[in-house]
Amino acid sequence: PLEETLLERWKSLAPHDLASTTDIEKSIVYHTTYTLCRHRYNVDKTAMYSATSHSVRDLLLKEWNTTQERLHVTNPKRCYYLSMEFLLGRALDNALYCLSTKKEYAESVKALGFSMEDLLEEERDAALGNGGLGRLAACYVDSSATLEYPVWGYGLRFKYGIFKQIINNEGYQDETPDYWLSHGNPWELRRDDIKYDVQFYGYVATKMNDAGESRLSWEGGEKMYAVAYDMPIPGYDTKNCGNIRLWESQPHNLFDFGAFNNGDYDKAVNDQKRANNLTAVLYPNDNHDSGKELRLKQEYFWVSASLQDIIRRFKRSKRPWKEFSDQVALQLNDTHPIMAIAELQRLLVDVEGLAWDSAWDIVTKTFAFTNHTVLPEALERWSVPLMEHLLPRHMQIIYDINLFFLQKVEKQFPGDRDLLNQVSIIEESQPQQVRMAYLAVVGSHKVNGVAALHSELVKKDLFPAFIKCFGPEKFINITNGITPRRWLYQANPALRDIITETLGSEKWVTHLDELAQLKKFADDKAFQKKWMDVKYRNKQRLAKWISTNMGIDVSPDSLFDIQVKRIHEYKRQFLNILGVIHRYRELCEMNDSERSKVTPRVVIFGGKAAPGYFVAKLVIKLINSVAKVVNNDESIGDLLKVVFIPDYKVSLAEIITPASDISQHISTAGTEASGTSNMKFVLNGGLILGTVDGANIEIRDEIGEENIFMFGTLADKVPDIRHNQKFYGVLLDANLQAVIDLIESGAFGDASIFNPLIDTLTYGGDYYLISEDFDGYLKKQTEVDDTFRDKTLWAKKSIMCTAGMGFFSSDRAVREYADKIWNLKPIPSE
Ligand code: Z16
Repeated sequence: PLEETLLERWKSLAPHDLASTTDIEKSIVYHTTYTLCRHRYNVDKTAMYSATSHSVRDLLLKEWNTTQERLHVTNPKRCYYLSMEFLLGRALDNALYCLSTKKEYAESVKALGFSMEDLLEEERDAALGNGGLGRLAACYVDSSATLEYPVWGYGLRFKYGIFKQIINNEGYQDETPDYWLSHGNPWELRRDDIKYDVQFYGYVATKMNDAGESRLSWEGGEKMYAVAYDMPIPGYDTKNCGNIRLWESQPHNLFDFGAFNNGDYDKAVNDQKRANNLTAVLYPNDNHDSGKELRLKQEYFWVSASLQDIIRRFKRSKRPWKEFSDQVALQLNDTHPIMAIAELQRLLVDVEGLAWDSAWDIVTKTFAFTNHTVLPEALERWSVPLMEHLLPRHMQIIYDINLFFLQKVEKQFPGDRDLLNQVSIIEESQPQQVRMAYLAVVGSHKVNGVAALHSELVKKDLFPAFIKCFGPEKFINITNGITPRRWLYQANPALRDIITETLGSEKWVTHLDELAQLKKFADDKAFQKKWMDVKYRNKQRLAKWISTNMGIDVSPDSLFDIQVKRIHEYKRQFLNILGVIHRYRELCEMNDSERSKVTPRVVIFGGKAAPGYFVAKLVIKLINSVAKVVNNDESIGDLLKVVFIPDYKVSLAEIITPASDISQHISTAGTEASGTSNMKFVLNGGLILGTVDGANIEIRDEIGEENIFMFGTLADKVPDIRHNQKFYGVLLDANLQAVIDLIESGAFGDASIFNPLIDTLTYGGDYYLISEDFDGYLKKQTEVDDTFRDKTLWAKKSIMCTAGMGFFSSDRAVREYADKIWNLKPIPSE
């Protein structure tokens, strides 16, 4: 540490704010010259984007530093959000709004000969996530920063984010790698001084510690370095700045090179290559466990580095271990980071020398677990042999955790062998499997689901036996939320402005409940007109994007019907496109007078299929085959258009979400844990066509059932229907059969390629209940058409939608986590 007088000197020399647009221009020119080493004769949009971002980053880092200083001084309890994925999207626009300096930067950029709008488009999305789970993590760090909670995200710095989707000439999805760092990344800061060893493989030995006690110790194997990268996360309307710390793998040059490689140079080089590969690519599966060794290595690498970092910080506070959980809360985002439970227990017992029980007490008080799915194929299980090989000491620890837990259960419920089997962390299969979700339940003090219905299903279907052991209080619900900053303020400036004008202030941006005041204006004709004009302009903006990028012309006067999300059987994009085919069939059979009564519709799809998910990829192909026929059928004209927007991502969502009249959230009841795009659409005045599933239910409760179109089998009826299908087979709905017949007639090209898809409706039952729900779906669609023709009624519903969305702010969700799980208080910046 420097002496007091020197500290004063440093303080007096600290960089000052960029107070005027001239200051901003100077800063941009500075970065162009010195950060990028570009001459003024040689500045293009990319360079200008980069220089501007570096200038903005300076402002963020200043807030980052004062935030860290404040936390260092107050040393409060902190929360760490362990998430494999952070689907951040673009940073520049968000940072400019958070620093309330967008106007000044836009002027400065203009004065230097560029347009801010162009520059914003230069930025590559940070797409370190698959879908809902990763985007949720991004919304939660936004809200934590805004609410001034001391929360950090911990994750991995993938060199390749989620793949880029290309729709080829045949209408199939192709994938290309997303090398998002190709032009550098101004939004991260590499910390060469923050670096940890992470170990794999090896064996367990018995060793004497300094006190002469024998301890188990994990020895040998290979080591890698984890190097930290920080991404500052600005809060809105505060000087507080959050952080996401992402780890990158690096070869460990020094580790026992000779001994472990026996002079085998090829192997030595390969080991180094492996280290470079570890954090190279994000696994592209949403709601599906890949089961790959490399994935388990990624998971352990990330939680090991994060825990070392967190423990180092805790040790600086010089507090006793028993106070660990007063200083640290760790939130496990899904099953991916659950090895952290065994790792913390190992560090406390093997390395720090705590007794097993004291260590376990700390562990269970520190961790909490969020479950995001009830789909069995998404819940991670790792085979015992793989775990013994890769993490031998952890496997022993998990066996011990299980043993002690089962002993407790046996004591509580003597002789209940069934119960013991039901709650055992080890599944007695061939080979044995570690049920990671069970380890999380045993090792956490709270388990939460992400929407009311989902949290009930977590208790009833996933962990029923655990309720018996722990009581129901351990299992709670915290309904998901989205950040109103990105999803309304930024994405929909026109709507933002009339809301602010109508409510008389911008308070709603951080107090979303304020939107309820819009209800007063729902019947106001003048307001309705303004409101729907905004919707129209947002539809024009999307229509322009579609025309420019895809060469398809769609009319903003049509009803825009949108379904954008990962392509998955349970989300039933198949149901949607079958409904489109039904609509097309009906149109084909109508005469002119009948057609004149039809509500023109544009059906928009978007979303990625996991590269190995054959049926999902076939759905994309079917959508594109149908689009080709329908869009080129001149007799149909504007009455029906079908668009599959390629490469759906956060930055595209910001254009798409404000432009819906209707969006579809039509998962089989009980399968979509929450959904979050449903919230984004409704917040932007779009109505929903949805099933009684996930957060749709609570959206209905908040906005009123007259403002949402709901249909379909209820969750509690699904199991019986599936069961009956197994016995009696599936008798397809008549309209559905006609649609299938049309596909099979070759109306959309070679029908045989679609056989595997059509088979999912009949062979072994219609698992996702598409036939069962088809009639209800079509009837609701007719109701949507009829309602849309009543412009006044529609405008009122649209206003009521936005007005009712206060509850779904991620600010509310994060506050609930802080109060009910983390026991965390905000640390005000001023
Ligand atoms: C994911 O995106 C979700 C769950 C999961 O287990 C794994 C991944 Cl990668 C999604 C849910 O499907 C969705 O319903 C939910 O809204 C979202 O997580 C956030 O909770």
